[in-house]
Amino acid sequence: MARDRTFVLLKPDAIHRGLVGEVVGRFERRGLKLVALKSMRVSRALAETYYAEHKRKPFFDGLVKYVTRSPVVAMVLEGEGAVGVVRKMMGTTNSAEAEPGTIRGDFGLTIGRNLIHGSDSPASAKREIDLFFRREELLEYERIDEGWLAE
Ligand code: 3AN
Repeated sequence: MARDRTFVLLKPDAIHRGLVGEVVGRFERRGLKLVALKSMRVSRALAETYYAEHKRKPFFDGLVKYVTRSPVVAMVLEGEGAVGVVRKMMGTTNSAEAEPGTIRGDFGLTIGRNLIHGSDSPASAKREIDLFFRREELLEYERIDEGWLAE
């Protein structure tokens, strides 16, 4: 099995709207392995590092307030092409334009409350996993269906 990994953050609106099980269930049913999962609060310092590339954007302050105001759920998913598969399942950044069948397209309405983040490349996945998780929080185990998910 490929060991491609991606980082996913369910933002406060997903938690408050009771969508955690629905979204995690989609990833599980797709065949992605949950390597790590935790609920937590994002500190202002962590949010600023995590969103550093958006520092100069007009929506930066709002974005930091949004992810720090209430608990989030962070996870690491593993499977062949995990980064791209999760991005497709999330739908485009602006929920209003996201395709039905995607997470944002089924549950979101706006760009400012778009429920979920997923890494946009293997390099960002590594950076984000290292930011949110300690090495010992990433668990090694075999899913019972692994032999049936890939040739
Ligand atoms: P994605 O999460 O789809 O990779 P990015 O990396 O372009 O999107 O943006 C990171 C986050 O910044 C988005 N998830 C969204 O919450 C927020 N964001 C991006 N563009 C806007 C915008 N124009 N207005 C408000 N928030 C935005």
